[in-house]
Amino acid sequence: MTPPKLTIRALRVVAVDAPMARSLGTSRGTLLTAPLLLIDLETEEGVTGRSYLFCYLPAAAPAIAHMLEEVSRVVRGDRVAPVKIGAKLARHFFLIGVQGIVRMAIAGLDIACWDALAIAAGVPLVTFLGGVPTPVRAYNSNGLGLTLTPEAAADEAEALLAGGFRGVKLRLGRPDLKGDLAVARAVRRRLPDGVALMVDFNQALSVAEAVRRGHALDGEGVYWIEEPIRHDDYAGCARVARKLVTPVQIGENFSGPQAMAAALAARACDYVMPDLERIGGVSGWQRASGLAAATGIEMSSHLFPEVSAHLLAITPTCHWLEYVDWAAPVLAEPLRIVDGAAVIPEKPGNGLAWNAEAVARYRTLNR
Ligand code: SMN
Ligand code: MG
Repeated sequence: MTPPKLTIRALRVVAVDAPMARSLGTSRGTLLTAPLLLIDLETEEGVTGRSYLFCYLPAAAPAIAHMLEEVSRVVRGDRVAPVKIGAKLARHFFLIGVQGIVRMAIAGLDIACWDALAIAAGVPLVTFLGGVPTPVRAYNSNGLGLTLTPEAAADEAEALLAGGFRGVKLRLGRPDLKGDLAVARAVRRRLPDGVALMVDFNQALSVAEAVRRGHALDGEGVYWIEEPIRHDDYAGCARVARKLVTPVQIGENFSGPQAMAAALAARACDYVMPDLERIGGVSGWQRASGLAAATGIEMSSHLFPEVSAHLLAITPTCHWLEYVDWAAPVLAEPLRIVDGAAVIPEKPGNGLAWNAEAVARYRTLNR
């Protein structure tokens, strides 16, 4: 096989606001739509690499798209070599720093580069990276928002098991412990044994309150407690993790593998779950999975289930895929879940392709 040699021609970016089948109600606000940027990396050789970014706020989409224009300008004419390109972009953005929306934009290009290379090689991304397309165990992270009553949450949790999921995630961080406990108990009672119940506070608590609520949840059959306190207080996270029986999970806010290394050094958590666009795309993920393997810590994904499935399949300490269906409305072939596991498509690349009709429908006016 000749190694693929590809040259960057342009990045095309389209902003969409995709409707969510179930809204996301967190302790830090509610999302009703998924503001996404759909990225096409065009090469001189005719291969197109794809990725998408999740922008959290609709208002952030134009800002990230603007950063992508700068990224595109810097790498036009370069060979598709993601590690080398990453280093070049880190130098270019040195003064502002590779953080926040800059990091997201760079990750968007990185993911698309790896897709293009795998497509040119004629193999799925997972195969290109040295693995095989095996099913990846997933939990259903749709819905289960903060405003649900205990009864409504239990009903929704049951409905989320369709597709054979053996895990769901409940958002917590109500005004008081009583409210959190009531809903967690109602959901746990309704779920069959062997189905994991993850809970996510989205950084709502102080260290003292996290210990108090965490103790109350110990013994309630909770699989992990996610982001109980501020994401970047690793010493505080470590204090919470040490005191609780239930494992503490963090990682969606790791900005690059360096942040994960610092968290691991501080023993901030029991599990990690990097986010593809914040950890630095496919290149950043590989570095993070190396850290997890060296530390022996189990690693899950955050959002982006389509590409994360490929990456978890090559992650030595692979734990759980977070499944959300937010990009599904604009995908030509949404990720399939069979018997609670994500099915990695056998076709070349990461499997992302757009549904043109849906993209036209949900496209936002400003782009
Ligand atoms: C989450 C919060 C906000 C946006 C996306 C996802 C959540 C999760 O923390 O882990 O799914
Ligand atoms: Mg979370």
